[in-house]
Amino acid sequence: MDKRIIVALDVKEKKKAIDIAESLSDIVFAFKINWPLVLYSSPEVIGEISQYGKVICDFKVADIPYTNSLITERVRDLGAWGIISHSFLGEESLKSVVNAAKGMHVFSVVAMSHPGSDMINSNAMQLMKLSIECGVYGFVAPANKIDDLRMIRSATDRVIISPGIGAQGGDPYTAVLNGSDYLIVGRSVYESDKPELEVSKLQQTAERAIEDRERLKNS
Ligand code: FNU
Repeated sequence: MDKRIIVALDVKEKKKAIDIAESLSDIVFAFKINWPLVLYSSPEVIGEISQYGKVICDFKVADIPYTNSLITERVRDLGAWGIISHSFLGEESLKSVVNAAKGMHVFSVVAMSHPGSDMINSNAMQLMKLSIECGVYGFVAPANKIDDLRMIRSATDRVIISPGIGAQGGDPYTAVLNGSDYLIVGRSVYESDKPELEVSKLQQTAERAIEDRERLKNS
């Protein structure tokens, strides 16, 4: 069975991030790096974590096309496998990310998991249409807002990666059953005494949900 868990390394100490990455390298789909780790260490952490698996840079790129291109090129050169971009800036901005990615996988944010995300989530369908036209590889959609997730799943066959599990209240089984392909999990893994056990449990839950999802589809 494919690996289904993406671990968010939102820790301040680079050593802690590297230790976690090393211990989980065989059991996760990817690692997600966000601004905190880069700002507390250095951009080179992207390449260092890449030695232990795929790295998705969650930089939620949201600027004019030229600036977006510069950010994306640098992230690619540092060794990332994927990058997360906002889509609400419009076609030119998102296309500049896709064009500069040159093979790196671009995920578009079309709905978010936090309280107050209704402003973006209520525009998810429009953002998806635009993102598909721009040629994104996949989407970020919330694991803890199941109605939004279901709607997004019903509009695409592309990959959906979902934050919002555990610390933000989302249930891993429900999220995968309703269309998420990979679960993004931060605090419940890196704050755990046993990160490997935590990831293994989440992986088993995701596998069970995928099986049930396939069964429902075929019934
Ligand atoms: P954890 N994240 C999120 N919600 O939480 N990229 C979104 O809608 C989104 C994200 C990120 O809560 C968040 O920044 F688009 O500790 C963090 O890095 O499990 C991670 O997903 C969730 O972390």
